[in-house]
Amino acid sequence: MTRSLFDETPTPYLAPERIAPGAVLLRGFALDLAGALLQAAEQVIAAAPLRHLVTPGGRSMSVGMTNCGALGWVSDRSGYRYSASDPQSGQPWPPMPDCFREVALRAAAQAGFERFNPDACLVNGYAPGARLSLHQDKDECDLTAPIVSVSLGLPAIFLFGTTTRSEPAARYRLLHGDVAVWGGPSRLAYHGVAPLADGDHVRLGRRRINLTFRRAR
Ligand code: MD6
Ligand code: FE
Repeated sequence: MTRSLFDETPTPYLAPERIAPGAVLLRGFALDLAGALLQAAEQVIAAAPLRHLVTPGGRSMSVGMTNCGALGWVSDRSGYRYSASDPQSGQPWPPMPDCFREVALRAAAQAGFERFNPDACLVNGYAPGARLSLHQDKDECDLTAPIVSVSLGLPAIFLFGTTTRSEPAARYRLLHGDVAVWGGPSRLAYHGVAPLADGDHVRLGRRRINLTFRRAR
């Protein structure tokens, strides 16, 4: 399916678009739940605010991050890991909202991953200019489970490569309501997000929110 670069009208859900073995884009898949997802995301962020984590190398990440679910992904000078509590408050992460779990399970099943049982959801807040350099999600114990990534708000260029860092990454423009799922042979594919272009989303303004679901242990 082709779409104009300048058309930001969310696409109705059509069919999975295979981007690599075990990796699909589900365009518009989360549109019907987007209102509920955003409301729930705002509640998670109110309980556990977005923060700019520090990498082991000492740099502050441009993406604001928080988590919900039993485990949350965190980074500091000592490394990357999953934690059952928010290091900022010492409290458990907010529970994973039902609509989050529902969209993750439905998307995973649509991509061929039945019985996905995520225990961690990373909530990422992007302002214009925020980016995520190419990386692998490899801090999870269970690499048989896929990663499910839900895009909300401003469009982003998602970079998706192979399991070899030096191979070039393809670019996909993800809109509000689009879902990416990668697992199986693509579970350790390098991926990232190009610097977010400024814009004004009808519901989120100058922001993108991304939800990434994983089975961490
Ligand atoms: C995205 N995010 O925002 C994809 N991975 O579209 C990620 O791949 C990601 O935001 C690991 C840790 C944080 C992330
Ligand atoms: Fe990632």
